[in-house]
Amino acid sequence: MNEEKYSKLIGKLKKRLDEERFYHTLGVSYTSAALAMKYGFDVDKARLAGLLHDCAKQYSAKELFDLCKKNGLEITKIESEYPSLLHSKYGAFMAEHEFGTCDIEILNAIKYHTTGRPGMSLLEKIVFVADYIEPTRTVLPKLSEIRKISFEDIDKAVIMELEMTIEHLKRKNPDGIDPLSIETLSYYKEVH
Ligand code: DGI
Ligand code: FE
Ligand code: FE
Repeated sequence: MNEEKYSKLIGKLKKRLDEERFYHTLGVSYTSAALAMKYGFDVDKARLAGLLHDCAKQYSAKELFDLCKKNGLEITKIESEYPSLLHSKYGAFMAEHEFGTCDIEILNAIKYHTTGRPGMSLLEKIVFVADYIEPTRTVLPKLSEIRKISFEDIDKAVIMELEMTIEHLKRKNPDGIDPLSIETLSYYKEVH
């Protein structure tokens, strides 16, 4: 991807996303690039995946539900109860059909960026972690610790991020936890 294509995509996203989400998106793009440097992954691919990860975030829960239905995307039980979860799945669909990305690794990194999944690829882990640690995030639990660990042991960062997110959801709404997040946490605790 040359700089012209990267700027074009940035321009497109700036029009769709609110200001806070737009700056978060840039943060995830740069942070994904930095993690790719650290772990020896394709930097350009990482910055593209990071840039597009929340491209469907402007839609409401209802819109996401309807758009997924209309386009034949499978909706799990928890996603039908909490359709905002669908911004990842529909984001992957949009990345392919509206932003012209056909790289399956990038599409999966977008698709699983909220819950993670067992056996994530390096790019999936990069985007998952970058989403939590990017510079415009300020108030997440254990943020500075997870930022440091992300550049030392990415699997450990995945575990900590999931623990923080699941703990938060347990307090707020235990029935709303996506079983895939729980499965991902058990998987990484086992392999780590
Ligand atoms: O889209 P972002 O805000 O950058 O981050 P994200 O894709 O991780 O989404 C975070 C939101 O999703 C946050 O409001 C919490 C929610 N979330 C994350 N995991 C789960 C979840 N919501 C439900 N219901 N269940 C989950 O397991
Ligand atoms: Fe997201
Ligand atoms: Fe995000």
